[in-house]
Parts: sequence; structure tokens; C-alpha cells
Amino acid sequence: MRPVLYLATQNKHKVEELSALLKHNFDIRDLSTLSLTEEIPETGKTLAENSLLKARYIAEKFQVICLADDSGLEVEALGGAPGVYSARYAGEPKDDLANLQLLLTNLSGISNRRARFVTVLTYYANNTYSSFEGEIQGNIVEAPRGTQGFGYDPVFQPEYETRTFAEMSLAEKNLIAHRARALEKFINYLDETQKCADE
Ligand code: ITT
Repeated sequence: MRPVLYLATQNKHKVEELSALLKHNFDIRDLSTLSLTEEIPETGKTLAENSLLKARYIAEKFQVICLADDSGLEVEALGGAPGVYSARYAGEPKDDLANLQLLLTNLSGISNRRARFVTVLTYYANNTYSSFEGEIQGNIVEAPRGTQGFGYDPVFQPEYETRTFAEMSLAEKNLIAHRARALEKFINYLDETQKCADE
């Protein structure tokens, strides 16, 4: 029987991407099966801090094993912004379209379009945790392209690609993206931990 793993995220797109990659290892549950009414606090100054805050909050409140994701887009010409503030770049409430438009406005006339997506996953089980980082380099395009994915996907073109993430299927994005790369490290960690337990 596969162990139950709760995804400590309120973002349904993340649930979709993570579930596609983890369904063979775990019985995946999202937060809809827990009685959570509030937003999970995200007061950290880094992706790693926020990832741990979210994982610990859900694991301790509901006594479950969970995996949290904190992600951000870092744009070189903007000194790494929006970074840890990616979800609320254009202010409250969170608005993906407003964030993306503000990003394009702030980059107008700037030729350096280099950016990277970063994800920090935190696995929290039995009062201990481990974190895993994944990244992908790319460029911010001049105008949004594509309708798949979420967030900044329509303006992010991964390096060596001619399409934005929003022009790729979920399976194509999951072959190369930041979240998938962090997840690969997590799965390797699980394999190693299992090997040690078997010895
Ligand atoms: P949770 O905190 O509940 O997990 P969230 O959407 O607030 O959900 P983050 O705090 O990690 O997630 O914010 C990251 C923001 O960065 C997110 O709202 C998206 O706008 C953007 N983002 C993260 N991963 C992305 C991806 O794979 N593609 C496009 N945009 C992404």
C-alpha cells in the first residue's frame, strides 16, 4: 500500500503538477480533505523558509506527512524580483494576471530578459524535515504566449526552447521544470532512505 502524502499547498495547479509525478510513490491528498479555513502563513524572507513554514503548519496542525512547495520567479534585470514575493507582486489579493502584466511593464525597454524559476520542496514527516531545490533558467518574452499552465508561464521561455511554458502540455513542462527538478531530488532521497531501511 502506498503511504498517504498531503500536499501543503492551496494552489490547484501545483497539486496537478506534483500529483502527476508522485502518484506512483504516494496516495496523494490535497488540502480539501482537511478542515483548513485559513490561509497558510507565509512570513519567511526566503523560499526555503516559506516552504518549511507551510510544511510544518500542515504537518503539525493535522498530524500528517506532507510536502510543501514554495516557488518564485527571479528576474536578473530586476535584481531577483519578484522572487519570494512572486505570488503577490502586484499586491493583495493574489492575482496571476496582474502580476504578469506588472512584470512586463517593469521590463519594458530592458533588453536583458534573463530569469529563472526556483522551487523549494519541503518534506515533513515525524517532526523532521528535508528540503529540495530545483531551478530552470530562461527568458521573459515580450508578450504572453499560450494558455496552459498558470502564473508566469505565458511569459517564461525556458532556455533551449522556442515555446513558453504556457505553450507546453503539463507532461512537457514536467520534463524540464523547476518543480519537477526539485521533485526528482526528493524521489532520489526517498529511494536512498528506503535502501538504508532495507539494509
Ligand atoms: P501555495 O503557497 O498555497 O503553495 P501560491 O500560489 O501562493 O500557493 P507560492 O507562494 O509558491 O504559491 O507563490 C509562487 C507564485 O509564483 C505563484 O502564485 C505563481 O504565480 C508563480 N509560480 C510558481 N510556480 C510557477 C510555475 O511553475 N509556473 C508559473 N508561475 C509559477
